[in-house]
Amino acid sequence: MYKLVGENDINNAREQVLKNRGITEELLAVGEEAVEDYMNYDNIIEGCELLMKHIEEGNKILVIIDSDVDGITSASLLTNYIWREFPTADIILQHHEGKQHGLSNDILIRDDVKLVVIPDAGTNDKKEIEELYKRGIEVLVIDHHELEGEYPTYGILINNQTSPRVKNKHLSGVGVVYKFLCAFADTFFLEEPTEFIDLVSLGMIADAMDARSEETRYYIKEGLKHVKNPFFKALTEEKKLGVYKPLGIMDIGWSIAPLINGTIRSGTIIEKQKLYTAMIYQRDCDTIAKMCKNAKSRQDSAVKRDMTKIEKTLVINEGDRIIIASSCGATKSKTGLIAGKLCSKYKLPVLLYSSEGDLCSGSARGLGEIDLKEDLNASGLGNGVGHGNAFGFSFKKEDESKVKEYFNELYKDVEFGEDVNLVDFEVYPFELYQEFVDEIASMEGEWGNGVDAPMIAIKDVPLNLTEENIKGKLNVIWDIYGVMCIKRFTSNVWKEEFIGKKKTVDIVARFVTDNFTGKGSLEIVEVIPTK
Ligand SMILES: [Mn+2]
Repeated sequence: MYKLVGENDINNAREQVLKNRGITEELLAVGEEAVEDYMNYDNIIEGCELLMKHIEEGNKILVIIDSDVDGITSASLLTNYIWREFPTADIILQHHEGKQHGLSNDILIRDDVKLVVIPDAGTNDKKEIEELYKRGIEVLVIDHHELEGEYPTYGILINNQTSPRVKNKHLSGVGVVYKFLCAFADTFFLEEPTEFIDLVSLGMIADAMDARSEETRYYIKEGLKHVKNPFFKALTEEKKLGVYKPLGIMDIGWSIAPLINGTIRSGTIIEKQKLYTAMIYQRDCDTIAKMCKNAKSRQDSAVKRDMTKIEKTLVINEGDRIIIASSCGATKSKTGLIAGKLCSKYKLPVLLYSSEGDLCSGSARGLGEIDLKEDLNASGLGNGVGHGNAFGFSFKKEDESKVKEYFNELYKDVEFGEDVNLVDFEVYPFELYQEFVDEIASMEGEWGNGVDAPMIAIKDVPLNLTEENIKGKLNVIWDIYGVMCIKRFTSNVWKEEFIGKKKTVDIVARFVTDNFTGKGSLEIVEVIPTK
């Protein structure tokens, strides 16, 4: 299914694509002028002075690593900058056991630590910070998460969300750390942190920051132009990115960030430690990049296995407007991922649980316009914590059928709908020409969060594919009026349906630049038989 947005102005294709996204040429060409004054950040100079005091006194400084890409890039940026300027600074690092954040109780802070720095977390750790001060330990929080309770009374909080003067709310943890280091450099006449801008780019893309925000886009693009961190480099080499064409925003979001997150979520403790070693101490980067690739593919196959197991137990009755299912022993770190997959496959909200005693708890995913978490909490039957359509929940085992009935009734008339691909152009095959495809494909690196990649629908395409069109095992390549079209990862079912059969179809595709020819080509997203 697809839907045309905008005026389908193929003669002014580039303008049409920008207009459909509500963006301008100026945003794509954004430069240093977009950088916001760090003085807009509350407490920033106090933070710089606090850190400097502890460096000068030779105190032990603990940096807590938050467990995601934004968190480890934040920690890497901060420590590598300090070590570059003060090679003997006594910094130790600590990471979490699981998915905890900030000053959770798995973080044990030794008495000889004098300063704790928490990048990308800690905003809501008011009580824990207070306890550290009672032990004579100071705390510096550099974060981007919303303040949920009261403003902390102890420690120094530097956060774009809690600073009313800060305009750019779309900087993630690593972005705020970068701001902090710019202020730190200026305050003490040190060198700028520019060398580490690649980490800012990586962390912000992985944390899905809005690529329509000018400053955010500027940092992201600067970083992609200057990948220097040896581990980041090794990861791109492992995925063969940035070789044939410049690194794009989506390359990081789709290929690099998942390698790191996969290792954090499903890797062994040793693998996780190695990941931190590579990202922070920059040792054994090539080997560890390979290790991450393995950890990720192990995670992928485990998820596949768990999915199959769960799907065997699924019963979806007519009138069911939600899937409530047991996770069948899938590890807790994967239930969110699996719930998401079930949700997009069956187009229904999903509560995936494991039960312990009389309590069911797990991961929930919603879709469309609903706020699944709010609806669950309003039911009085269960408890959800997190984002509206991606959160953790619990309910009593005995209430399972009541929860189901409640949602079946509540969502009775809700249209969760099919996946509709929004296309920028809708053409007949003879209207297609290479220069047009080249023009749009050349913008490939610009698309990211908030600015989706452009798509096209080609109507009534006579399809006549033979075995000849199968290239390698999984790709099918053909030509429409001289434009190369490629369908990647074709299943046997797909091949059976289309190879050797004469069909007329509508094709929905994305614009990409072909690695080998450098020409614009179309990557097929959907093939819809019409006759
Ligand atoms: Mn973050």
